[in-house]
Amino acid sequence: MGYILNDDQKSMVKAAKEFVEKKVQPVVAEYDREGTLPIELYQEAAELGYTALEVPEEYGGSGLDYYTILAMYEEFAKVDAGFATGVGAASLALKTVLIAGSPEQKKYFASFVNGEKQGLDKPETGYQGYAAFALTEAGAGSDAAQQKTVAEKDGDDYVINGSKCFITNASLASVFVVFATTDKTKGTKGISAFIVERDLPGVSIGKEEDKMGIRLSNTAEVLFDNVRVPADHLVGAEGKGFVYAMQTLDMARPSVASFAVGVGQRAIDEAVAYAKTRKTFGKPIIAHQAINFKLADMDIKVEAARSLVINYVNKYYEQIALGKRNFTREAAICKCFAGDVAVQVCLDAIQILGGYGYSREYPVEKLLRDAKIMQIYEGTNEVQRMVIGGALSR
Ligand code: COS
Repeated sequence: MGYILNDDQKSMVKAAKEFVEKKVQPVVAEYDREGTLPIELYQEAAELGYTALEVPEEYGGSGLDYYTILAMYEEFAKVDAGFATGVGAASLALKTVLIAGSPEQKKYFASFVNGEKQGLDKPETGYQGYAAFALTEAGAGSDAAQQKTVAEKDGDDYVINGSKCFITNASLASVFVVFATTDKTKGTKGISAFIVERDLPGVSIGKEEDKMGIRLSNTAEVLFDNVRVPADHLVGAEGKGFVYAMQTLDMARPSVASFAVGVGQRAIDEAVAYAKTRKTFGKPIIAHQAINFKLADMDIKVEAARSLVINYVNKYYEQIALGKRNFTREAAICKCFAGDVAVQVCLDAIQILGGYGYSREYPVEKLLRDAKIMQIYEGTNEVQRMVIGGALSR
């Protein structure tokens, strides 16, 4: 493992690993097959504080550093990338509020994810610990500026109308950060961010996606029909929502990279275990150079991807200490590289397992299905290359 952690940090990572291995691992295959949500496991993860990892201590969270958090996300994803996505995404919307919200908003929003708010345990209210980041729309995916959801000022309130799709945790979330256009004439400078509670009149959950992979995570539409929020639910300044969304993604893409590293590492672990026991031509296949070198290349790639996640965290802390946020490039690099690596390494693992790799009886075909999303969500890898190439062009 490339992370250099002290004993406290190591024990947090170990506890996370033990939780998912004990509780989630035994039911992964079943939930993957059924495509239903392990609500109780999500609730247990929230009770254990795993949805509040990124909440600062002053707002009732763990106050953990990003080295530890990303190492924990890697452990979650080694067991199941869908579960890692659901637990990790609880912090996604929170990031926007931590970046741009007032102290009152930070405290209020954190209360949904740190277990303070009671009575959040049913679909109509959402679940304690869970929040969702509602940016994507049917016509605003990679081109996130094309927001059709609108928020109109009406007295002391804003009234929100529109719909969002592919929203991770939509059906679990007790609170959302919603991006909406407050001034159609201003393009990216006419987009604003709002805190929207799940139980407000007019908020509903639409179609749930039946996905190829990460099937233990929830992805659904969220619909807003004349949803009235008080003006104090506007996060930061009106018209700055697009920048806040981009700044949020700069902090969120490394989480996806750590999920991808977890999936890639699991693929290596499965392939090595198989290659040590499977024999052809009188010896274990790991002793054949064709297989041995393939495993070596897989190991190089995953270790490099992990190092890029750590490189991001180094850059993040350097910049925050300087009062700057110049880590967009590092976030895009680790997400893009790790996502591509996860897919390649899973394909290689399937090749090593041969017919068994292609069979649902073995876990590697699922790893490939889970890995594929890493090249798509939190910004496609084409968007990451736009971001990295853009940084080089300036
Ligand atoms: N941090 C701060 N500000 C940023 C920024 C960042 N990372 N990225 C862009 N901005 C600012 C720009 O500086 C620009 O401000 P000015 O007009 O004052 O110069 C403004 O935002 C618009 O930027 P840009 O012109 O680059 O925006 P584009 O519409 O070209 O979009 C991409 C840029 C493609 C990078 C953006 O739409 C994107 O990330 N798309 C993918 C969305 C995504 O990841 N979705 C995943 C689902 S959400 S989990």
